[in-house]
Amino acid sequence: AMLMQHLHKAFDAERLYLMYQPQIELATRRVVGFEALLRWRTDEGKMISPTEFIPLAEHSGLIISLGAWVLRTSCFTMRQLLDDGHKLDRIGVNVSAIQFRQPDFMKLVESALRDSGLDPHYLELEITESVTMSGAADFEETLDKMKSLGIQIAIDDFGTGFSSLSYLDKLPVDRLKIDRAFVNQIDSQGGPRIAELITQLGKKLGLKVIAEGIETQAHYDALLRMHCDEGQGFLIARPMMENAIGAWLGEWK
Ligand code: G
Ligand code: G
Ligand code: MN
Ligand code: NA
Repeated sequence: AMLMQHLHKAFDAERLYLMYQPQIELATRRVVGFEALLRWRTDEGKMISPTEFIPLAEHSGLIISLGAWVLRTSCFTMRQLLDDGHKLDRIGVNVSAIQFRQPDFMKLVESALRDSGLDPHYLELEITESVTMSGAADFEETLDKMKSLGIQIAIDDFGTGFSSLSYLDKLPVDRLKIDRAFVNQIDSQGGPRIAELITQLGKKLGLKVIAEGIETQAHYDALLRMHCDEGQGFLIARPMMENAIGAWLGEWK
């Protein structure tokens, strides 16, 4: 409860902010986009992970206004990057199941796009498998509507949830994100097995596959060998502030 009060105050005091992590095409090293990642630094300077405060925000309902702010800010940032002349395909925005289930979520997305002037094709929503299981009757309808606008959909943390795979066949998904736990396994005894299976599954279904948590050249090389399309991780770049993106893009090769 204490943490909850701090979270509300933090949002009001703009202690919550976004950082952006580059995503690249592995074969060409071209930067395809950025994932927006929420950060909370307390007054005392302590960093609190979204894995800790997102559940709190969901519980209290704060996720609605917080999520709206994340979506709008990400759209405005992307629009600015494009206006600055950067050639990028998309901005990835994390959306929690509770957020997705809000009756006016679609309206929220539309107004963020309209107000920022961002073409919907540049927006990718990262949803988790739990969204697909949320049981909302109009879930598929919402996804179809998003698709018809041109919005892209990625399944985040793929393979870590407990969902059936049947949704992959019927839902209009564009991309699978290999969870960093599976990328991390690549140099251990288990080898690249799960990452490779997910990549092959994605290919079979005609989906793009992106790996997160690429930390070593060995990860990169192994993923490239298995024909994983894209990746992000500390080897490429840590999440950065918006005002650092231009310089980073200028130096990246
Ligand atoms: O960046 P980091 O590893 O701390 O993120 C931890 C988790 O928090 C990730 O699973 C990520 O999807 C989630 N997360 C980060 N930013 C947001 C956000 O803006 N909204 C939601 N719902 N989740 C986020
Ligand atoms: O939404 P998702 O769960 O995919 O969030 C990705 C999280 O992983 C972010 O919190 C980001 O800061 C973190 N992250 C990004 N790259 C790396 C990496 O190479 N290693 C580790 N350990 N974490 C990473
Ligand atoms: Mn994500
Ligand atoms: Na993830």
